[in-house]
Amino acid sequence: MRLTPSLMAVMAAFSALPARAQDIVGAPKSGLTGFQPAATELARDLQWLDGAINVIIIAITLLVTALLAYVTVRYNRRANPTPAKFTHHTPVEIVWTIVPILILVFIGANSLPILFKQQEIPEGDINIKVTGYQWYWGYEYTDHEFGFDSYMIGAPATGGDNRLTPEVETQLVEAGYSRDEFLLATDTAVVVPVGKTVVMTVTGADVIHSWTVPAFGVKQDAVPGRLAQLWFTPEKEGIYFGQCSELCGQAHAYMPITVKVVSEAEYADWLEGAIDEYAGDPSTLPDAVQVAAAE
Ligand SMILES: [Cu+2]
Repeated sequence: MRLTPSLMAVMAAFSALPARAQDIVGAPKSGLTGFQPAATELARDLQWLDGAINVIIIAITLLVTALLAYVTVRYNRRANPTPAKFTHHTPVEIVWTIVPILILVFIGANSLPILFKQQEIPEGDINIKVTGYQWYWGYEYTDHEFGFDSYMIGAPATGGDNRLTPEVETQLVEAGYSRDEFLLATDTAVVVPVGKTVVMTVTGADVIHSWTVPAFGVKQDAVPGRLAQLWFTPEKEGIYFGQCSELCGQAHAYMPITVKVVSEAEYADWLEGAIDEYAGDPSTLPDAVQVAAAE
């Protein structure tokens, strides 16, 4: 084990607070298909759109299959020895032009507002800058001038070698997880309050990564030299997992994302501890004074 004392202190500080009490809400479940439960309006919209378009796709596929089957049976050489010689049928041509246009207008009218809602970034209650590194994520709480890195439990930085060993399982349990959360759980987590709008500014430090949390319906490439943004307003407390979603190198699979959505009071507590931990004396930071005063 190569855990440095400071790393252990960080892990202790973060695992002690909300981990044990919280449910794991946003995680893949084995044997299931489909989406994780939507925890934001954005995710609900996306899942609705996916369902609606699937209905259209299934209907078109069934219709085309049925038509092909019908002509195969009805108009084969045996059933229909003398084929008709006409080449145009105006009403049919009008229908097969108009109906697809209507379908596309319906899809556009429903998908563009959903796309714009994701891409028009609102004013954030919480602003976080996230940087993708080979192979971990760094977070800066820019309202409060502190930041920390977030490594997968079991990654080399936490003393592992990206494999599920008994030691790694112990680390997972100590942090409030189980072996099921291996490859998803991180040593430190993004902590945000429930019901508040979080704006994340996303960039990459070395190659392109992608910050993704399926239950929030967010996925944003982290491109070196560029700043992109995403936003979400989590509606339910709990632990949510995501993974880097842009192939970024050898340890791409070992840089997951853990977000803990907590109550406002828990967030204020956490913020005070985090400022203390990562940015020195909280009383020297004006934002921290406001948080303390607001309690
Ligand atoms: Cu990556």
